[in-house]
Amino acid sequence: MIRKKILLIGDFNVGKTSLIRRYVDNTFDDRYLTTIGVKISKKKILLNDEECELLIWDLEGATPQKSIPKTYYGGASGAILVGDVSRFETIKNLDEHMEVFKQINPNGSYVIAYNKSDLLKLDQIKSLQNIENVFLTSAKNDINVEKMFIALAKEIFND
Ligand code: G3D
Ligand code: MG
Repeated sequence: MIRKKILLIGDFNVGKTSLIRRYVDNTFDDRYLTTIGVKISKKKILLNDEECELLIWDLEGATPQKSIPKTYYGGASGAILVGDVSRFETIKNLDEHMEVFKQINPNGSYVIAYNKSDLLKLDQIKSLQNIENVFLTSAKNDINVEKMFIALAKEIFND
């Protein structure tokens, strides 16, 4: 079976872990890489009738940006860059997160999650809706979460 590593990247508290929980249905892997504070969840998906497995990497807790080890980023096929629509600076910081990811994985695919979209008003949603590669997600209300993971997986596996 083909396995691909994907990363959740973004500031603290934007909802990275919640998005994974929502998508993976509580089938968390027990495996912790405790020395670097990483948790890996597995999710099997069917793409073009083929079974593939996503290995979804998440940093535990509030790991400060500067101390994220290269081993976290290394060998990733894709990333979900997560910002919180209720805190604009977390959206602004996505460029920086993307640069680090692209430096280490120049051919990596990525999608962007503007998470906590349940906190937006309808007119705000409309103004953000059609930005390329951006998914307005809510881990809380289960909006666009699976759709986003699948979109990333398709990009990765169609490469
Ligand atoms: P992180 O892994 O990026 O650090 P978490 O973020 O997944 O731990 O989530 C941080 C906080 O945001 C949590 O609140 C969580 O419940 C909340 N959250 C995550 N996703 C959403 C969402 O889509 N909508 C809303 N409204 N809240 C969300 P607490 O209070 O538990 O710390
Ligand atoms: Mg987390």
